[in-house]
Amino acid sequence: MNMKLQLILTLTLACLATAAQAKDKPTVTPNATNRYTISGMHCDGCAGGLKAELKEIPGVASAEVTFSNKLAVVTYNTNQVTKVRLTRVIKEAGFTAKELKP
Ligand SMILES: [Cu+2]
Repeated sequence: MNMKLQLILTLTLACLATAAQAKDKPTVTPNATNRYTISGMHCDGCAGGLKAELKEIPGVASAEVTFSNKLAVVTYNTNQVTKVRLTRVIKEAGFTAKELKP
């Protein structure tokens, strides 16, 4: 086997391993959705950062944060994560959350 081919194979395997690891994050079946008005965001970067923080929480299935309308929508499983935890993470990220009642 030539070196070039070997290198390509190694890189491919590394990519596959990374993809497999990402999939190892247990899938969450959401049974609740919370909507928040978020204060303190100044740009799309703030929204993206907060979204990433929320998605890190075990038990959160999805998180969408939009800067333009100051809205955060989080779906999660109530057996794995509490409302208090969600608002605490938002607060620790530097923002204020006000829950929107449906
Ligand atoms: Cu910002």
